[in-house]
Amino acid sequence: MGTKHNNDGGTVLERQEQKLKPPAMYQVVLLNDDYTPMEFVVAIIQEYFNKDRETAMHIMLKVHKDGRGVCGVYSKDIALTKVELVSMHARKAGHPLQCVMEEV
Ligand code: TYC
Repeated sequence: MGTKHNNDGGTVLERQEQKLKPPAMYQVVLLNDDYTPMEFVVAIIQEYFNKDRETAMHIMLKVHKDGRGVCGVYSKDIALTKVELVSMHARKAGHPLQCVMEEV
């Protein structure tokens, strides 16, 4: 709503056009590498992307075959947090697993 003065000195509320775009969404993507164990990747997908074991296995095998795979789509802050947590977990465990986000 915007405000506008009317002809007897009052103020009226005026409906404005809907100009707000829906917030940008980001896909969180895992990248393949030759060293991270498959079982570790499956556990990561289950833990951080709330997938069941079967879905996690499916995503992991897709990454292994195609080089990349989408684990989920989130708002910017949630996607960024997932990327940070997954990257930290992988580094701590000594694996080179790469996790990135891309606007969709
Ligand atoms: N390519 C890895 C291997 O053969 C498995 C792997 C899958 C690694 C997915 C990373 O995001 C990844 N052990």
